[in-house]
Amino acid sequence: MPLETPARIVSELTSRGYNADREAVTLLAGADDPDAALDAAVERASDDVLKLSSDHVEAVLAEFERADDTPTSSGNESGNESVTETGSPEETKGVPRSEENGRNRDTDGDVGESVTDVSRPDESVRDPDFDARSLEIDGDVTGESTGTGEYEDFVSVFRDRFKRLSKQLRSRVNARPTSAVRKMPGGGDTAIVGMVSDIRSTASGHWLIELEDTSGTYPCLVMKDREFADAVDELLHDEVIAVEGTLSDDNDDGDGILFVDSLYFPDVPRTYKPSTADRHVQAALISDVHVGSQEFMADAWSRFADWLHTEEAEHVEYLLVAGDMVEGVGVYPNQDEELDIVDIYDQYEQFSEYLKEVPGDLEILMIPGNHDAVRLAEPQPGFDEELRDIMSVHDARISGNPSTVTVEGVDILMYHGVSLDEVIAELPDEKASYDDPHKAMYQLLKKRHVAPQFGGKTRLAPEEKDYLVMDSVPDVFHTGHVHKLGWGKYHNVLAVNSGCWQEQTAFQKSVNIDPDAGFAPILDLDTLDMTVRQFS
Ligand code: D5M
Ligand code: FE
Ligand code: ZN
Repeated sequence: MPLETPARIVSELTSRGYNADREAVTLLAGADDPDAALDAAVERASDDVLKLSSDHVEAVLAEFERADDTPTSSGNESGNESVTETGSPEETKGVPRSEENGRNRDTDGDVGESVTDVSRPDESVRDPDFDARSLEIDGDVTGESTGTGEYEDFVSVFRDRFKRLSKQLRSRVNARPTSAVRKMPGGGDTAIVGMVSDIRSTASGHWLIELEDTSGTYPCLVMKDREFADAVDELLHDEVIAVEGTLSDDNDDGDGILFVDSLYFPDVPRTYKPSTADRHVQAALISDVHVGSQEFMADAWSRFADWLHTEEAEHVEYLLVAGDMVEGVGVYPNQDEELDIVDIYDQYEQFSEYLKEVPGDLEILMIPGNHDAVRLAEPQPGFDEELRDIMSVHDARISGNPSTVTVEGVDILMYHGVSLDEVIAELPDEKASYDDPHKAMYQLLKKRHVAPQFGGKTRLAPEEKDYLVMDSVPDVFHTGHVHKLGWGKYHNVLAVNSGCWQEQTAFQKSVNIDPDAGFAPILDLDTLDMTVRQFS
């Protein structure tokens, strides 16, 4: 196989036990005969060297050039064509996605940029400023799990959720506990903060919402003609909201009701001001690689990896992967018929090979998804030691699902996204749909919880605390899972669902999922603008 592309160079080098710095890879990729250059570079490396430097490769290539000048040199037919003279060895699209698809209507991001031809990597590759980098992880359940799966654990996780979300709401309303509300005289005004335990429509088309707090429950009526009745469509069981209203006249008889005048979600303040990085630096936000599936798009992945080696990607210094690294086994019915690799460890080995294709100087962070080999219930801890070992390439960092990663001052909430299926199933199309996955993410931001509804598809692992609450507002919210690309801003928070690297599976076809595969959203950390590049 010809070795023109940086990704192939890297994978060939690693198969021989070597790494190389980015410039060295680019030089090898640009050589007249990359195979011979690679052979020579490896042969001439001293025994104790594991990483080939650009100086070493330059020296090897200089020898080649000298040999080329002699009439006896065999050389290949393209003679001494230079990197810049030759065209792209393999067409790499790297095209920013335009606005045509209408998915990014509400983005402030950098879209519709003219088509750029990413051809062969430029010689002048970047030189990252490692000292300027910073990446800190918060909210990681890995190693902290206390849950034993007992009933008490469910009680504590819900108490914690209620305590933390009600705190966010209490500053906005003057709420009383439901037990105190029951004793109030009829006709008075009050407010309640509670977890939604039931939503019913009445015979006359109004809405009866039962709210639960630590002292009991209370029924609240939203009249269908109220301007906020629309908000009832957005309610999910188990989320925490606040209502203000007037008590029915018979309240102190014991079967009163609250007529709701206002309804509040914990929400993100409209005036939220996200933080940005102090220098021009970018992060690639991806997810759902699904290595091991017959539909994994190896070519698109390699084009992405190659692009990362180009000058155009010189500011991309972070790679964040939001779960589903591999296809896994036994995840859905008849999945084994579409597996390319049947052993889950072999799938991670192969994933690791693909990861080697991206530049070694990238800071990488990965969290698991529902196809990964960790517990399915959320919060999911990061990969165990054995899997970490397999994926240790480029010193990638690993954290639980969800996690908040602060990259050069920008808080990025990473969550795989299983609850999005539920939000999309429960809410009307205009509020959340597979075509606009970011709108489903807006709902999670509004509820300040990554998986509000318990008991459906989203499995919850009971812990002492609820890792799924958003205590602070993230600057960027990054999810995957639904295999659809979509992004936009909600109260200045950028929500990005990053698509996938797996073509439509037979199973997805049967359930009408049409994936957006082979795209890489690239985030400017200094402006929070986004560009999406297509590699499929
Ligand atoms: O999920 C990819 C998408 O496919 C996501 O939106 C869920 C959907 N999916 C996955 N399994 C099922 C089943 N069993 N029924 C319905 N929809 C499903 P991924 O996690 O990559 O498989
Ligand atoms: Fe997935
Ligand atoms: Zn998934």
